[in-house]
Amino acid sequence: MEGTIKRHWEYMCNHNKEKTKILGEKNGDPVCDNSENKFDFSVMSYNILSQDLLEDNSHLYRHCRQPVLHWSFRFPNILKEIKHFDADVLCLQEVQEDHYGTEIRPSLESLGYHCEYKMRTGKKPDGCAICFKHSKFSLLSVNPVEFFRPNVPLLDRDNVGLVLLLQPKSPSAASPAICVANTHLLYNPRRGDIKLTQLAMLLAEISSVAHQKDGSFCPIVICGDFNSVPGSPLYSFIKEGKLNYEGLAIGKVSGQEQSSRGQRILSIPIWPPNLGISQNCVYEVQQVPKVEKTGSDLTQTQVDKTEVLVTDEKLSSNLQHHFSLSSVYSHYFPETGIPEVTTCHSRSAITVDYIFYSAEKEGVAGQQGAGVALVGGLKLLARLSLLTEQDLWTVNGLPNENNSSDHLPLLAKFRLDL
Ligand code: KL2
Repeated sequence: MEGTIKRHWEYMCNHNKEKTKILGEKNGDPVCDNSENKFDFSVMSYNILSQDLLEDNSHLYRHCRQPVLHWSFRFPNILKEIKHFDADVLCLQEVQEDHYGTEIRPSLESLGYHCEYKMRTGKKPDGCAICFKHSKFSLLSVNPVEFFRPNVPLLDRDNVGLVLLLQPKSPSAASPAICVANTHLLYNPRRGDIKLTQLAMLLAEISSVAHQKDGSFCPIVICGDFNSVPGSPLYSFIKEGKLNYEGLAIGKVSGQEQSSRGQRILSIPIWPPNLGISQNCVYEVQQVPKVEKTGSDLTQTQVDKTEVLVTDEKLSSNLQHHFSLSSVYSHYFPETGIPEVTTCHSRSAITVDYIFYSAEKEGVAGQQGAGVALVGGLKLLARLSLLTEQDLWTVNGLPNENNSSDHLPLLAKFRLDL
């Protein structure tokens, strides 16, 4: 018998205790206050390890006792976990199509979730799902993203993303929509060029979905398995909103492996113009500012400015995006500096899974960098603690008798102040 791992809720709201009162714990769960002028919701990101991939990469699971690897053993555990945490939004990766149709979707529907699914292109039959509680949200739009493009040789991989626009069912004040994105980026540690382009494509879709009439963005949550470690260039790009990739080897982008011997340097630009995505990670057609037609006011100067912008950025090795994103997790334990891990098997124990969100700005104005647009803010109330590699090996690594994926679920509670 293996022991069980202990994860606890960490509360983030020491600031401004008067205003944001967390109502303590009930059964080890933070109690959300959904009274007036706020909307609280929880999000889980979980790579549930598709049975097909488990069997394709069986060398990664030699530390496991055979019976714990069967889907018939794993799925009840995964479902139990999902039921226990009872998140309002689930972002699942490695959801295998046949299991989705026969077991996963029906089970989640009976728990009160509406489920949307995007399968990978190509032969591997898994994909990303976003499921949300009927009781908390209504669905405004479903936007699948395929990273495979037949006309772009670089984009020959079958990864996908899924972006939903959800309307909070708020009892009191009117709420803005919330944009939830989920992805599983390419694994290959040597192909950071593809990973960055896949990320840019996801960000472009999020821009177009989260874009509001007044030019700002609604609140955003981005979940997924990014196959990139904290502090890597890909990770830093998400968090900082910019990346100068000049001279960067393609094998260094994700930080999964140390050696970059014999590896190409990222080309400038990384992806070709015919992808239709700018270096700011927006669809090129959208980049032209919408000029409001008041009679014949469409002046030549405005048109010229746009063209200069487009030409300028094509020459530089700078990527940018328009969101200001924070990570729910901090990736290291504060007292010891030991890394948190989100996945653990015989070959590696690292963080590759994340929940990013557009954070509410606290007071100080003017901190956003140039080019960063106004983004609706979320407050992080709590997160479910992660573990160290050592913690996980005391229960025989992953998957084990109780934890049936090679990833841990990530869980966050957010508040939207209305
Ligand atoms: O890293 V992962 O595990 O976070 O869940 O994402 C990929 C890998 C997943 C989808 O492609 O399958 C795993 N060596 C190790 N793991 C691999 C390999 C490989 N060669 N190929 C795929 N995966």
